[in-house]
Amino acid sequence: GDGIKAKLEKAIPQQREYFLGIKCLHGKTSIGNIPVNSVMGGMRGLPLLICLTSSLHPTKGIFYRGMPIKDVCAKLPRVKKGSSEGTPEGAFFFLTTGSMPTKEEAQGVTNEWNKRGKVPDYCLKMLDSLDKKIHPMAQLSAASACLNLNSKFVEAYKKGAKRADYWQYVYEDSMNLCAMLPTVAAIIYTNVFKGGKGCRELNKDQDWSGNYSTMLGLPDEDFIDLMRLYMVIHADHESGNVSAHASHLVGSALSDPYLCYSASMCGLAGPLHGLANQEVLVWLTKLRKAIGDEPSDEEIKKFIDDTLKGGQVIPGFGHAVLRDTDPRFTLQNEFAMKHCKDDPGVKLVTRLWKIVPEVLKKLGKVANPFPNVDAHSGVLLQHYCLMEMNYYTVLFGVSRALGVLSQLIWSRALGYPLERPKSISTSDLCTFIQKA
Ligand code: AMX
Repeated sequence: GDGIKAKLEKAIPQQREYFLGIKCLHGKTSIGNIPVNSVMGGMRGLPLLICLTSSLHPTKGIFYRGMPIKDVCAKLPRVKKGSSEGTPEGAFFFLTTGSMPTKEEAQGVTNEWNKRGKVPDYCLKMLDSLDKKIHPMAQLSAASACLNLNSKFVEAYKKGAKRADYWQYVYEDSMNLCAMLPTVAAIIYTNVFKGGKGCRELNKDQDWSGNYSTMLGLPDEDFIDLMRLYMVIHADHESGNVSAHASHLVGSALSDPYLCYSASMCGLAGPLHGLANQEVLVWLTKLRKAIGDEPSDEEIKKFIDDTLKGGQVIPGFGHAVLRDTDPRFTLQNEFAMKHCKDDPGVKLVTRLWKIVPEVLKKLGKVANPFPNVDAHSGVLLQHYCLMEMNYYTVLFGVSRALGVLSQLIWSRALGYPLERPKSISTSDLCTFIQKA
């Protein structure tokens, strides 16, 4: 784990110098004019944030540290004997430091997280006292916020830590939070769906995904591999998406990482963000109920048409930035073809990949008719008997910790200031328009 810290200690001074240089030399250079559409349209398209960890390309999909996600998956070290996927621990190392970890370095993060992963009693009590009707995402957000009782950043800030050192405490908190998340998330699952029964102890011989899966009551080796893949590909998606941006904004007020992650999860819980995978499964279930597991192409096309005629979108297709099949969809499909190609849900999703775009293209207005990441995850989870759709966004959230926390370490390392966009009144807006 402290492999990460050693690398950061070297990289941060260089990056600081680089950023300072840009500010001094080019601070007054403009990168674009601001269209009214962007101001009134959710700030879409405005290059207002800097993200070191990942970037999104319209046709090539997500890049971690400049490397396409497919290559990241191929290159991450396989730590556990017999596993076919790289570990999310390795992905966290890569996102945070920018160097692909060796097997030993990735294992180092696993060991560190196993050492730091004990959830304090007060948090366990809090989780056990929550009403089972409270949404799992609300529980995750609450648990994370309460964990800030143990924040190293808060402690150091109170003692008057130097600004230049903030990142070190954010790093400690981030490592501790990542370490505790599988236990917290599994307890939410077993409390809500399994009457509170289940293992709550980390096994030092397991990796992060192995421990999480085992605590969910799903210790199947293939499922653990699926979790490794899932946790790697959902981790980061630039810094403007709602979960990453929420964390960034809250962090800019120097709130500690536990509070930042808590805010991030409130955003991920929304139906336009992390909840979409659940909606895909609802739609697929309706489709299978209406026309069966092995419908003809014509029957599928008619079902899609009926959905559209009903004024609904086809969930799992389209994207605000991507303009081709999401590589994260493809990676999941490759996994499915290797492990469960005869699963009826998998077969259906694979066929829809070809059929839905044909129909959506004909509408003539859909910017991207191809499947996104959410079109696939649900059927894979169901194949391995993780049936509770209400819980799916928590899996996404556990993975997203890796991205938002690696971003947060860098935000404090580079001393990003308080985020405070200027808002204008409607009359100011009119004045701008008249002057233009
Ligand atoms: N089915 C039917 N119509 C669609 C569509 C789909 N999957 N995707 C886009 N369209 C329609 C839009 O509704 C819009 O129609 P309108 O002009 O009549 O309102 C038109 O095509 C143009 O939209 P767009 O520019 O292609 O998309 P966008 O950037 O405005 O929205 C998104 C992107 C993802 C919200 C949209 O494609 C969608 O609703 N998809 C289905 C839901 C989904 O899969 N969401 C998950 C996204 C991934 C994620 O963030 N987790």
